[in-house]
Amino acid sequence: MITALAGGVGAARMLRGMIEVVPPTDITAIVNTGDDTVLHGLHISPDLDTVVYTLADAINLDTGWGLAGETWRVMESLGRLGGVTWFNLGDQDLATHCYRTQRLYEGATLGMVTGELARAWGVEVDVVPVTDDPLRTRLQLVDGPEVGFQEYFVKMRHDVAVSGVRFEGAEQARPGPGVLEAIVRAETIVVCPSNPVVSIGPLLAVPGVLEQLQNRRERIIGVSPIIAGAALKGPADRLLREMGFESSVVGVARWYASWMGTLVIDESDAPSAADVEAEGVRCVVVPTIMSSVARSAALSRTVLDAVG
Ligand code: FO1
Repeated sequence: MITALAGGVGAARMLRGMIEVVPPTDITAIVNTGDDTVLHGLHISPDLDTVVYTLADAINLDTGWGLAGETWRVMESLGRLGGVTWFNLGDQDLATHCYRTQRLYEGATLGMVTGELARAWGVEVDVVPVTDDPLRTRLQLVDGPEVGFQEYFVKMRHDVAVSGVRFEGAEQARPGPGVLEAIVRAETIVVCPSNPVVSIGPLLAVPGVLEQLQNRRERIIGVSPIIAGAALKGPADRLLREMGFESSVVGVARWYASWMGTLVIDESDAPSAADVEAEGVRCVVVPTIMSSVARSAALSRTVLDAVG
């Protein structure tokens, strides 16, 4: 059994490749919910949806989020009404948020609803929210107030300086059913190439998760989301610097060193392999850019072989 720690787009691409090399029913993906938000009264779980849509081959490949072939009639109408339109919800995608919100209102947990949505899309990977309890990533701006994750990421296009990150609700949050078991039982734990600060950070903030990961250090292998000093997508490079870490594979190794045994870095970072190992993290150098399902499958194969 393989357990993956997952955020959004990078994780979804990695998992899509992984199901080419491992039976999907052998994989549990523990997914970030710190990006969740409520808009138009609807509960939106972007990372859960990105993982499910990608595994179902329904994702919009251009953006990495939302559904392929989407239409935007509801957003156009909302715009005419003067409603909130900075967060783009496609007409088909809205059905997911309506369904989730209704089921939560009826008393289902986020984990139950995620299972129902995954089954509806024919996804056989066990996609599990890290917690069923409220968990919200919030960022303190240098020149402004504290804002919610989507306000920072989408409305402000993550083009603002941040002095701190916190995970609201984390202290009271309980790991979702099966989360700790998936960490304890996994042969291999793969940390997907997700943002270490705001995608993997919320998972570690849920009490019990980090402690269990520390017990499994030798079976944990991560893929660096930083390549040649920069994130392929999103603000991982900038946030690492703002949290006082180098924006490099060495910075990623240092961020994860207390609980990650092995880090996979891109071939373009090969000269830094010795510096990664100096952080006490074994280093594997391979091509990591997932420009196709085949490349993502090859990366998964390497990652799984690297820890035996
Ligand atoms: N990202 C954007 O950059 N702009 C959007 O308008 C946007 C809408 C959106 C709607 C549903 C969804 O599941 C994801 C969406 N995303 C959008 C992506 C989302 O903000 C990010 O993928 C994550 O939260 C970061 O992992």
